[in-house]
Amino acid sequence: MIGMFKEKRIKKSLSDTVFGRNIVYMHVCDSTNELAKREVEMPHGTVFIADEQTNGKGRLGRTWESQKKSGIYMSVLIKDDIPLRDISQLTLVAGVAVCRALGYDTKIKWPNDVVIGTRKVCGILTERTGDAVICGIGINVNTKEFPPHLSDIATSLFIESGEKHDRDYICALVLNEFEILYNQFKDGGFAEIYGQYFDLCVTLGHDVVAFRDGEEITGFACGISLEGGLIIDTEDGEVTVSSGEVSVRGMYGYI
Ligand code: BT5
Repeated sequence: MIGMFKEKRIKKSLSDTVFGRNIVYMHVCDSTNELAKREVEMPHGTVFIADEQTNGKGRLGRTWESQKKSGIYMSVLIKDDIPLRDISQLTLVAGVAVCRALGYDTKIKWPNDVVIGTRKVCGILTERTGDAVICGIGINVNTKEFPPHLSDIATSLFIESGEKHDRDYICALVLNEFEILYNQFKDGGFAEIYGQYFDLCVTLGHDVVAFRDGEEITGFACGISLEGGLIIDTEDGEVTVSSGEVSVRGMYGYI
């Protein structure tokens, strides 16, 4: 019953969207991305949401801290023909959608960290399973404090504003924005979103180090390619790295 109630609350604020028309809600699950993989037969646009994840996943085998009822943990099942090479761009599209939905001067640390100031408020993990793509979005909404290892890099809407926010409403706002941008992306490719992404990306103009297969690429983040890669100006010339393969840190801090 509680699940039904939650579903209705989210749907109340949804535009006439495909994303979220079908919602699978659980109090707790291992990871909404894993849940979506198991339920991949569900229709396009199904959204999997949990109040808590026991094994929330980040990129490259990392962990996503998913405290009970304080954040949004959701995954959108996308069953369109997205060319393999374009899948990583979905992460960037979702990042812009989250910024538009949250407001709060949110920006993006390339590729998938939505930040407020220098701290991360949201992370996005896009994965492929068979012909389907799963876009997982984690947002720290009412989190009061983080474990020590995250206290310098993580923030929440509550920490930023001192106010509790309605997670269901924010969920709906994100899905509304994501669907608008996703349709533009599907019709015209990443070029449609490029300008917005560029304006939001705080990595540009900073010295960065990218880690790729144990190799360090150091230089100045000078641009975003039309495919969504980060262009780094190194001593040996420009190198473009793509989001699936690297982790990037600022040389003088997290950004
Ligand atoms: C991400 O990975 O940022 C992707 C996170 C995606 C989470 C969503 S929740 C719904 C769906 N189901 C899942 O299982 N996952 C998705 P990455 O760029 O690798 O960042 C991970 C790093 O962010 C960690 O190593 C920590 O340093 C930091 N981190 C972990 N939990 C955090 C949190 N709650 N808030 C801010 N930073 C966090």
